[in-house]
Amino acid sequence: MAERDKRKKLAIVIHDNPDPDAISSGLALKEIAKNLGVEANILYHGRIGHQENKAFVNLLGIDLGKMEEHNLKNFDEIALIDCSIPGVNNMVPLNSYVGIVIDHHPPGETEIKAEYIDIRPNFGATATIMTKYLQQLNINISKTMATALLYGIRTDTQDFKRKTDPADLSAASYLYPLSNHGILDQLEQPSMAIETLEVLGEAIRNRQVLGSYLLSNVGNIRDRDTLPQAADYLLSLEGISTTVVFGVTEDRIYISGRSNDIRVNLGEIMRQAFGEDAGGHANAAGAQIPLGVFSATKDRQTLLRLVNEAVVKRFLSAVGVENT
Ligand SMILES: [Mn+2]
Repeated sequence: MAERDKRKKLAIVIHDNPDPDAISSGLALKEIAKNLGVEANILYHGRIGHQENKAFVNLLGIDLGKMEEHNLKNFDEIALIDCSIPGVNNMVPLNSYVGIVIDHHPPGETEIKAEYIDIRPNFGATATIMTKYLQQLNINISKTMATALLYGIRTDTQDFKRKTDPADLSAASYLYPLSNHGILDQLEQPSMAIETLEVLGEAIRNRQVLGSYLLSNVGNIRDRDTLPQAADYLLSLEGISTTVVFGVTEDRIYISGRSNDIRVNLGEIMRQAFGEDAGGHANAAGAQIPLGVFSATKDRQTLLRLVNEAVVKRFLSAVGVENT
């Protein structure tokens, strides 16, 4: 036992509510660590939300740990994957010492501190960076690994339609013959949950459009994961480059935004509009606001109306758009 305890342990922390890019990239780093004789755990906080992502983890049998169930003190080193700053979109305590950062999100104002930093903002996916590492280190890429990384690249680039670098394409073409096409087919036809469909319908019906901004209040929700999906979907509407979808659970307002406008840093706007509990990236962000004493109100209609007014007003004033 004592012998084993002396071995180095690596915590691979992927971003909150992880997507296939984060998960597959974590998997790749774990494999690299294994090749170096380092034991590693992939840790995340939040939920594996979209039906596709749940299917992805289940079909590939990927082993992930919850941040809450592990003590970072038991690890010798922390790696941040598909995120870059402790406490930002991950549960690593602020100012923690970080050994490795591998990400493709463009860095913001905050300085990134780590012993080893590899950020390639021009890449469409962290999985592309990880594929290159596996190739360069001559590490055998298993069928599961290839399938996971390929799916990560495809989802993060929306099948090479969004922010795609030639490196993403070459990584994908390398992975394609190695991957399990049956599983990829299954992942492409995820069954959309009825609630997601309802929220989408609600989001389309209740849309409020101001220039290229679209805001939509979907009212009462049970599953907050339906919001980013709706925000994603609405972004494909003609003339819309930023979407904000929000809804209310028993005790909280959840807000989810997406943007493909390069002038917009949605994460910062969300923080400005909704405070410290908000955040994310320039093109994808979220916020939550506790209802506090208002959660007890019996008049749900009035509550929803007030929520709508407040969210719309705060967001528009943060982006500097007049609501007339
Ligand atoms: Mn990513």
